Amino acid sequence: SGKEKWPRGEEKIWKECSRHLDEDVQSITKSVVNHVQTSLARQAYNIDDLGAYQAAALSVRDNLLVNWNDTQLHYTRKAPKRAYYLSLEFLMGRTLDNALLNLGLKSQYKDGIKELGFSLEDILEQERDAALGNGGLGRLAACYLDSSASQDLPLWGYGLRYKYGIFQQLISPEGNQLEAPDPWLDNQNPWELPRLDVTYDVRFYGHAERIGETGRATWSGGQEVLAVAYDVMIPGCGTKNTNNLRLWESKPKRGFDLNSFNAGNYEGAVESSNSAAAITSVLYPNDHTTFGKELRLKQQYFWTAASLADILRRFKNLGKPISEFPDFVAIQLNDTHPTLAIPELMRILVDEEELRWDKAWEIVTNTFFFTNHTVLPEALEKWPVPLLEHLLPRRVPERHLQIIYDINMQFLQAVEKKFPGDRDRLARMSIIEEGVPKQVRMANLACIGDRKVNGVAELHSELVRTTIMKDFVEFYGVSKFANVTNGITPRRWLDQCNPELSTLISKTLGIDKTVWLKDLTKLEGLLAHTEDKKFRDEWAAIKQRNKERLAHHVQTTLGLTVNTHAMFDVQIKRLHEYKRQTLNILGVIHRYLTLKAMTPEERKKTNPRVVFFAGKAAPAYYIAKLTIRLIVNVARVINDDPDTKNYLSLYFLPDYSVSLAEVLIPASDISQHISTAGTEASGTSNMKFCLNGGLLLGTVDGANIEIAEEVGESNVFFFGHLTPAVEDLRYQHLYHPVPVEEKSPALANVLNQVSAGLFGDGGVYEPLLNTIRQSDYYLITDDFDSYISALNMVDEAYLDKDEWVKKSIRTTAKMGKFSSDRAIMDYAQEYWNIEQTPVPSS
Ligand code: B1N
Repeated sequence: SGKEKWPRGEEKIWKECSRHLDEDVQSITKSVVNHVQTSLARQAYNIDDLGAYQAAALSVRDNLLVNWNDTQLHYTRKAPKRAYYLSLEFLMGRTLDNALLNLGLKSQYKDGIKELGFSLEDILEQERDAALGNGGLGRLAACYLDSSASQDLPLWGYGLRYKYGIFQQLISPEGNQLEAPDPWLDNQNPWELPRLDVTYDVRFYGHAERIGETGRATWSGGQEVLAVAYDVMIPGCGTKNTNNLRLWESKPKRGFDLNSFNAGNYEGAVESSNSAAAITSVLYPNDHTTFGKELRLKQQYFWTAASLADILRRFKNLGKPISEFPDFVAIQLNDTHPTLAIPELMRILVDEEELRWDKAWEIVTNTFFFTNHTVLPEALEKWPVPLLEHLLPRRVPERHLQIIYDINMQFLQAVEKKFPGDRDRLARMSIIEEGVPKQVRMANLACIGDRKVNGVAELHSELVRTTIMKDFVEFYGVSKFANVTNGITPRRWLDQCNPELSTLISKTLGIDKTVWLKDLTKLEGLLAHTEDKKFRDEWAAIKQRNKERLAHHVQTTLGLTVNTHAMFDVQIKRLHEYKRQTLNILGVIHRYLTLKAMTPEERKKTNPRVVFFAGKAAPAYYIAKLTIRLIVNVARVINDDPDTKNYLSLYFLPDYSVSLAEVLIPASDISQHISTAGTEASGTSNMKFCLNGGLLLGTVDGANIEIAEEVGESNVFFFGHLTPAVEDLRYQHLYHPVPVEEKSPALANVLNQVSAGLFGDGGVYEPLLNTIRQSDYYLITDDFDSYISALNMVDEAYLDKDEWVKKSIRTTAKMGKFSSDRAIMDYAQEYWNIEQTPVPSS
């Protein structure tokens, strides 16, 4: 279409009629009412909070679209190198509040909505979370999108548009977790743009046959599925740049099977269309485990094939030779989930672009970058060879498995050359793990096919280099293995969730919030005010109001009254043995028993504490679910005990989500990040709590270490064994076990009380207690006593309220490093080599 004239009509008319950003209250009100009438087909007389939310969201969407269009046009015209973030999870949460803040239109909308008789606060609550993720990995992807737009970086996300996000968690009367579906799209989603014209065919199963001697092939049998694009707008803060998150939906290629239909077999006729739709129907609710399930592999291939085809099409529009692909494209693989992109790009380059193998391999290894998020062995993805063989389309002359074998052969030849005769090394480094069946090790493939590998915190990256990737470091040299410590977006995790604190910070620093929100190291300026009593009082008053806001939430959702004068102690994260929610609940029981043994006078001298838990367990994770049951039942007993309830209470808040985190985090005095040393790669909620002035109780693990380096060890509460001790302790547990009674009498007493039925049928908890009494893989018995003393130190520190507030201010002030803006700029400069590409403001 190069010779056609654009625009088709008068450019002047197109320009004059273009929509511009709404800026004043009047035009906002007008646009909301317009949507009530024309998009929702409702009117002033029959509109409720949900309708008002939808109309406001559609109006904000129009504004976002102005910026989004300008941004996409600008990127196309300037043709900078682009980066793509491939993630199977994007845990976005709600959009409206975030969009209003990033657009700088919140107060105008607040006024406009008020004139129409609604409250902005109330309608914000109508939005359902977009919960297309399990936990930290998915939320990190969401923070990085926010930062990429805010930093004017030409980056797109690619993921799947699951019809059902992470399940809703319910708690049964016995205290068990129950799962219900999350039909988040039922009310329509104003934040996405269906792009029914942007589609790709993705093929599964079947086989190809060579046509004579030509080398070309015909493909037959199998399943053809259509990938349809949905675009989600990602606004930046204080900039016009609005990036794109492209999510794929699977659809049947051709409606239904006409032959079956005509033969009267109506069920058979729609069968294949149902199975096509199934691919993007649900998010897998497991983190840190791989199951080798066919549907999960189908999701991975469907998503990587569609995303690569789309990236390639955009590149081809530039009219550059294919050899320049890595000069215009960088692709970040979020964990090993998108690793099939490596053989898929090889297939395209060799089969379709007809490049020589070596040339294709050079392009591939200059395009991809890989982030590892965990060293837990059960989380390292492996796919059975027979499953891959069955699922992936076989084409002549190349097919994926053959490509993987060829990559592996070339690689192992190089290893053999460097380390002659070292067969064990070859076996460890091979992409293929021998066994029945053989398995493809995705982390090995990702490492071999990538330019750089990174971990997500200093300690974790060091563990990657010295454990799971040790052989690869010896082969490639250490410079391929780097670190980018995770970050969080201060827009959502301070300005949005804690507006009062944000206002106080701007006032105290004397600068506009968009300045410090985009250069978080500016928070250090707060240090100069720690001795200002008035400032400290305001700081403390805001924390108190945030505690009341949380208490109000608990009152309205659970009907329970929370003591807001107590210290708020929070642990919120996925339930997992390595995160040790068990250590926390056993600590609570220990505290309860201690309080019970005191006289009323003694109790009065203690520091009242309210403990909050929230988090989901993978539906098939028995021990994690049992931990939830224990927490819920301990809560019932101790919250009802008249002797102790003023000094200790406990809440398990069901259905943890991004939105719930936004209420919990600003309210915390102390939060717990107590994983066994060396197991939590980074953690990101630790950063969120500290940014909001909550102090940290934790192990020497993940990003806790770097937080302590920034805020100073005197402002965090550390306990427990260190990473180098863990292996020896586990060895001792297996070969020289010491009974719990000897190691920690206090812990033994707690376990016995649970067994004896203090919190209901003790027998129920035996499998959980036995994980501790027996191999105790996560070292609860080794860390229990030092955990209890750390808790006591927290109590002691809290007694000196003034000093506590100073610690709180110092903590917030030193969190600059943990902005996701710093992390994304690090990726942009050190990995992707992309440049800031700001959209001119008019
Ligand atoms: O990724 C976060 C880190 O802050 C956490 O420490 C880390 O535990 C988390 C398989 C995972 N690692 N691995 C996963 C998620 C889903 C899945 O299917 C693994 N999540 C993490 C961000 O770096």
